[in-house]
Amino acid sequence: RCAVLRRGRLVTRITLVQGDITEQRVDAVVNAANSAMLGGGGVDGAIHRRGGPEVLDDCRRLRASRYGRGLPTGQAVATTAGRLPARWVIHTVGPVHRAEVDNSALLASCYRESLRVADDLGARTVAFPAVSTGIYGWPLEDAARIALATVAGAGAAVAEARFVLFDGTAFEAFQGVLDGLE
Ligand code: AR6
Repeated sequence: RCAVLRRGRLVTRITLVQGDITEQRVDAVVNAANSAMLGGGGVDGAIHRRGGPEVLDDCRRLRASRYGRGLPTGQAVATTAGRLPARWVIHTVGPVHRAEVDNSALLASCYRESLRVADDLGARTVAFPAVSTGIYGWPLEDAARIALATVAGAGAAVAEARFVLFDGTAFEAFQGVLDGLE
């Protein structure tokens, strides 16, 4: 399934697909990582499994050089994509959802920073997962609003930002919000 947002002044075309992010033929895939950058479950586990040891090696090098204390929440950094069809993995760390604190600026920052890294790399197509909506517990519809509004307003040079939603519920949540933007 696929949905597209077209707006004249938009540089970046936003598309939605239902599927597995590790199968996307794009320049860069965004990983919903954690600060340690050494793998985990969900998207992170799938990317490291399919990307292979080169991805982890690059992550370890980054931990040893720039991110001794881990990649901070809301920031993004690129590594090789190893055996994935993509060229780069852009790792970002989403905030854990908490009822008592508003972390939405950090979630928006994940998308903005990932696009900035993608632009620096010269990536034309970027696939995003629904950051923070799995293990980190963010409600889908709210996460979709933050993700889509941030990417639509980022003014990035990337030609296509593709949201890859794992299941029908996530796809429909994003589609509902996207329809509201059109
Ligand atoms: N392709 C696309 N989407 C997926 C895939 C996939 N292969 N697998 C899961 N999803 P999550 P988070 C969806 O948990 O909430 C890890 O352990 C999933 O249904 O991957 O940011 C990290 O190491 C959900 O909608 O990321 C961190 O510790 C969305 O992707 C922590 O989880 C994000 O779910 C990050 O948690």
